[in-house]
Amino acid sequence: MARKHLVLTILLLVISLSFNSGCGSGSANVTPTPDPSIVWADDFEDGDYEGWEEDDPGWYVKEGVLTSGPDSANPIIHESNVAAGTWSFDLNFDNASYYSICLSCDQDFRNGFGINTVTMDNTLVALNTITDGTFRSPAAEADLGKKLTGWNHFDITRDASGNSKIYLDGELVLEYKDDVTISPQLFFLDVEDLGLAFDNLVVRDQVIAIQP
Ligand SMILES: [Ca+2]
Ligand SMILES: [Ca+2]
Repeated sequence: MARKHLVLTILLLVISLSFNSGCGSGSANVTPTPDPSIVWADDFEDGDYEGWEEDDPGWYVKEGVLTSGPDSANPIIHESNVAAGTWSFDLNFDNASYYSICLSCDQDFRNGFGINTVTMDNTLVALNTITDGTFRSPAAEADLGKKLTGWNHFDITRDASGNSKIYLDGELVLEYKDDVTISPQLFFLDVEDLGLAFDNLVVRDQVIAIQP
């Protein structure tokens, strides 16, 4: 009986050890729960920009990054039905003077809101609106007091009342309230130079808390 008990104890110990180690490796591989507020996103890691449209060629994907050029710079558009929520993305400023982004525009670009950046001595970040075809650029503007270089992360939030906030690397740089009513259809990106780069776009239909 004692021998049988010992065998049973060893067997239970072996089962227990393998169960624990199995749980350990399993918990390291848990797939994160998808964020239900994300409406669409693109990180270009698959090497293409399928889903984006351009009238004239002006973009290509290089090492998982949407890049302007190689021969010309032109606007690029993606369908997007979000007018209130959070837009997050990275812009590269090594070759940058000008990015213009309509975060939410209607089909004919008669109503919308977006941002642009201009790099001169300093980098300016502006919030723009289009109301019944009338363009306000800038509707509000912030001089960052420094020239941006390399990759910088932007988050822009806009609530249903038209209150918007622009965050650069998690820090609030501009706030504005517009009264534009948008029937959201399009996300629009334009640049004036070659070699400008855009990545890690996430579009949410909820205003999220932005962390530094
Ligand atoms: Ca793709
Ligand atoms: Ca990427």
